[in-house]
Order: sequence, then C-alpha cells, then structure tokens
Amino acid sequence: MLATVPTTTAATGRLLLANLGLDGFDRGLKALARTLGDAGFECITTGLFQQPSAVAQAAVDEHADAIVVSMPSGAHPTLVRMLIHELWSRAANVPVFLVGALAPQDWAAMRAAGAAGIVGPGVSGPQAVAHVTNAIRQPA
Ligand code: B12
Repeated sequence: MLATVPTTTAATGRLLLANLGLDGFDRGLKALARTLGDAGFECITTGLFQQPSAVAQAAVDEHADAIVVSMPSGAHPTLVRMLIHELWSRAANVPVFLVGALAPQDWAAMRAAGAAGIVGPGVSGPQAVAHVTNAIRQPA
C-alpha cells in the first residue's frame, strides 16, 4: 500500500511590489520578491521612485491581486493615502499591503485610509507569505 504523502498548496496570485516616492529601500522588496515568488506568487516589481498614480495604473494594467508596499522611509501617511485614492479613482479594488516603520497611531490611520494589511519591519519570509495570503483572501 502506498503511503500518503502530505502536500502543500502553493500560494497563488499576482502581486505588484512597489517602492513609492523618494523611498530608497529596495533591498527588502527584492528579498521579499524572491520569498513570495518561491512560495508561488507571481511578483512584478515597479522599481524605485514611483508615483502613486503610476503604481495604481500598473496594478490595473497587470491585473494585480494585491499591491505590496515596503516603506521604511516613513512617507506612508501621504503616499499610501495617495495610492489608495488613485486606486479608487480607477474603481480598482486591489488590496494594499504595507510594511514600514510606522508609529502605532499610524496603523489605525492607515487602516482607516483603506490599507488592507499592515505589519512592522523585520518580518520573516514565512510571516510575509502568510500576511499577504490572508490579505488577498480577506480584502478590506
Ligand atoms: C540598509 C538600510 C539603508 C540603505 C538601503 C539600501 C537599499 N537599497 O534598500 C540606505 C543606506 C540607502 C539607507 C538610507 C536611509 N535610511 Co536606512 N536602513 C537600512 C537598515 C540598516 C536595513 C534595511 C534593510 O535593508 N534590511 C534588510 C531587508 C532584507 O529587510 P527588510 O527591509 O526588513 O525587509 C524584509 C521584511 O521586512 C519583509 N518585508 C519588507 N517589505 C515588506 C512588505 C510586506 C507587505 C511584507 C508582508 C513584508 C515585507 O520582507 C523582507 C525580506 O525578509 C535599516 C535598519 C533596520 N535594521 O531595519 C535602516 C532604516 C530603515 N533606515 C532609516 C533611515 C532614517 C534612513 C535614511 C532616511 C537616513 C538618512 N538620513 O539619509 C535614508 C533614507 C533613504 C531613502 N531614500 O529612503 C531608519 C528608518 C526610520 C524610520 N522610518 O522611522 C532605519 C529603521 C534605521 C533606524 N533605526 O533609524 N538605509
């Protein structure tokens, strides 16, 4: 009799990984793209210094299931709001997931602004995969 071999389900979905504004922290997003790609996601990266409107349009053009924003620089209060506004203006229901050095009061403000998921910096690979998977399953 054959033994039952446990199987794992690969993560699925198209992710747009974005660096907004003058934020220069592409190292974390590159590592994250590898981790999420290995987990089964299709990852598209925007490159550095993107305007919120360009990221929103790329999400529409690429049929992204979620946008992953890494923003340790601290410019999230302005730029993430602008990104969400740009998505709304395109009637694009794409969850925006955020990592950065956010003060606790910013978490609530970002959620109120429409961010689907927020975590602090230094997230491990498996945690990042779990966070993004949950954000896609349960969009805000
Ligand atoms: C390397 C580094 C730099 C490099 C960046 C190189 C690059 N190409 O990315 C350089 C030298 C350019 C730099 C510059 C600056 N830096 Co700097 N930098 C760091 C440092 C030491 C490490 C960041 C890093 O690369 N980590 C390694 C990567 C692989 O890890 P990661 O970013 O955490 O990403 C992982 C996870 O978090 C997760 N992840 C990342 N994004 C996402 C997104 C989602 C959705 C999910 C689920 C997971 C996830 O996956 C990644 C892989 O596991 C941090 C301190 C720290 N220990 O974090 C400061 C730090 C981020 N820098 C800081 C600062 C202040 C600056 C400068 C403003 C300094 C200055 N006055 O000029 C500039 C800003 C430049 C700019 N234009 O943005 C501060 C930010 C403080 C804040 N926001 O409150 C920090 C926290 C240092 C500190 N303690 O003060 N920096």
